[in-house]
Amino acid sequence: MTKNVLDTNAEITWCPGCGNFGILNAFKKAVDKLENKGVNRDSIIISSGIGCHGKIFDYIKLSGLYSIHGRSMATVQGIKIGNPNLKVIAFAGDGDAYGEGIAHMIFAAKRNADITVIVHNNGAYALTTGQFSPTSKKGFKGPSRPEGNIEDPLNPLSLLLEAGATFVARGYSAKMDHLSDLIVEAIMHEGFSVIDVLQPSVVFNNTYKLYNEKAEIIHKPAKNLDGAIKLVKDTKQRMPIGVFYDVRKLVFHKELMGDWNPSQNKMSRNERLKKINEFV
Ligand SMILES: Cc1ncc(C[n+]2csc(CCOP(=O)(O)OP(=O)(O)O)c2C)c(N)n1
Ligand code: SF4
Repeated sequence: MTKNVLDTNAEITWCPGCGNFGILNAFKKAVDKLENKGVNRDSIIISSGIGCHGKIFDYIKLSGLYSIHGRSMATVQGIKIGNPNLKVIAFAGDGDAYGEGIAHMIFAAKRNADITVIVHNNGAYALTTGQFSPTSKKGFKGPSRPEGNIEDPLNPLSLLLEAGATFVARGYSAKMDHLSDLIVEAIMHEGFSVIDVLQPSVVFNNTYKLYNEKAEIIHKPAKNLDGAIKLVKDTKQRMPIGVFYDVRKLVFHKELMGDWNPSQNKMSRNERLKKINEFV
């Protein structure tokens, strides 16, 4: 593989063939494309949760904060409010984003926080050896359900659409160029953007055959919310990938602070005291 400026010295410990490689490479390509669009690499900030997916943080030479399980989307919301000029991206696992961190996802979507969440959806808690996750299919066998998962899987994109997400997409780690375009679109979108990435875990949930057969690129987002919800649920015969929903709405930090940037427009001590005196 040719050396990329975003490579780090960390040893990559993912299993050979893991879908996480596709996401890593798609993301690096996306950063190149963003730079061509005038987005400075130094203004792209990343965070991740804990899990196999979380290791991606160590493999990309960008600034950020390695967060904790289920909290990367909360972490990047804080960073965005601190400096709205930054593009902030949270990497998360399906256990991370749709289990432990589901409340952060719902409320980030509800308030249209201007963040991008990339979910490595392998339908299992992989790092902890394959327990069933919120997106595991019924019957999925692992250490927490040796007889098979007895619950139906969650459709996370339908939930996030209902919650208020303004950009919703699904990608597939084995369709790397398509995924890298989705990542660019999601990051350029002003508002809450989520990409649910189908990511086979060759050890705990090897879905390559299934997704190679079923993945079908859709070329246009739905015209309205009902259409988008229909599209994300249309998974029986095929697995649509692409952008399902893309609408504009005022973002949280602008609603909260207008054009004020706390990291650049700091008040002096005297100005702060004056403001406090105005209130008391
Ligand atoms: C607060 C907290 N709860 C639980 C754990 C244990 N834990 C670490 S990784 C993990 C599962 C990760 O699964 P997922 O988010 O789907 O990521 P994957 O490993 O599949 O990429 C869990 C439960 C933890 N580290 N912190
Ligand atoms: S256990 Fe699964 S998700 Fe984790 S690195 Fe290996 S193949 Fe990838």
